[in-house]
Amino acid sequence: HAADAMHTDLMTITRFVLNEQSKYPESRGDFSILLSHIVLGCKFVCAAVNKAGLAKLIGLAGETNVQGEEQKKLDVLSNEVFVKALVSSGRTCILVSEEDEEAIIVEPSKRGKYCVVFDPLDGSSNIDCGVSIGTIFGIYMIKDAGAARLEDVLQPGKNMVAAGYCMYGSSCTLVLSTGSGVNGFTLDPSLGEFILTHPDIKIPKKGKIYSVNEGNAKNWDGPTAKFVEKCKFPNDGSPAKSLRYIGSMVADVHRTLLYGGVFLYPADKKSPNGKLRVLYEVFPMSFLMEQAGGQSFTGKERLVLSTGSGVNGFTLDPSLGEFILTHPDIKALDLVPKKIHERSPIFLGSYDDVEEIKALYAAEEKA
Ligand code: P6P
Repeated sequence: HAADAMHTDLMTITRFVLNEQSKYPESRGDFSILLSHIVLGCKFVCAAVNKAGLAKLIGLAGETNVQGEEQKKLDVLSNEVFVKALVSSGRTCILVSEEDEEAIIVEPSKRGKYCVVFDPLDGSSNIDCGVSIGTIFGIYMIKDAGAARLEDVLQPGKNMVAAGYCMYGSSCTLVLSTGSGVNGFTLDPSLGEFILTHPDIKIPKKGKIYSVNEGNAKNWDGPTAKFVEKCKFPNDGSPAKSLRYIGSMVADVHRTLLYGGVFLYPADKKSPNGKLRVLYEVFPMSFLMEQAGGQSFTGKERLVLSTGSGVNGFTLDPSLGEFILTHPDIKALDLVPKKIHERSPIFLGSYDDVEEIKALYAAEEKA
């Protein structure tokens, strides 16, 4: 009967979030309303992406349709849908989208207390070959909705109240955390509802997979090169890790979350800050990894000491001539962005695997 109960006791994402919100009696349901508009955007993009394969036939996404009108690129279309859905929710005051150079300040009459940072269609270069792509989003509460200021979005990732992604692949899966664990929901097209299919996701403590674009190997710094070398030629008798790299962040991170292992987009000589964007790629994925028991590290923090029980960051205070502990157990989420499209290197995934990378950076720093 358990299966029946599951089948008839449909835990939709809306119901799930309302249950979560009931823990905060003072909440007026604003977050649930905001989330329902994000879900609407995901449903639209899911339908459009699934049709994209037929673009040539029915004239969608970047093709000219039968009337010879140039159709919008799917990522532009997705961005417009998300912006309109978020503004019309009446719960946002600042939006940062990968597609828009400037932050969008919502008109005062429609303002709410949330700021949403998002990439409406990450990995969209993969659409034409049918590889999974996705929407990534992070949500901050801002101090004063009345005075929506840019610095309200330049907050460290640890201040996010929620983060998630929606992957458009063989199924449409929305993975979400509102700060108490990670849950996965799969769209049931016959109901048009996201149903809870992956309750309380926890990433394995250690994995057998590493995920990186090996084509950049010639430009890597020492610690990254050493870590990847160790994955391929372990010196402790353990089996070599498998390489899995899809080249679509949402797909690579989703596999890492469910199977374990580590995803890395390191800095390299050509791009000292790596490629991925802090606000709407690094922070949301790092938030989810920490909530699932994993961790996330940018490699940019100055590490001096690895005591074996976690790596701490110290900064030299020249006036004292002493290293002062500035980043106890440093994390990517501690980063404070200065620009809304700032990039950062990222190493995220299974706790033990990322710990190994941090120790290699610490050793490099000490040397
Ligand atoms: P590379 C896709 O273009 C993207 O932004 C992420 O989704 C993905 O992880 C990364 O870039 C892939 O970059 O340089 O390996 O092709």
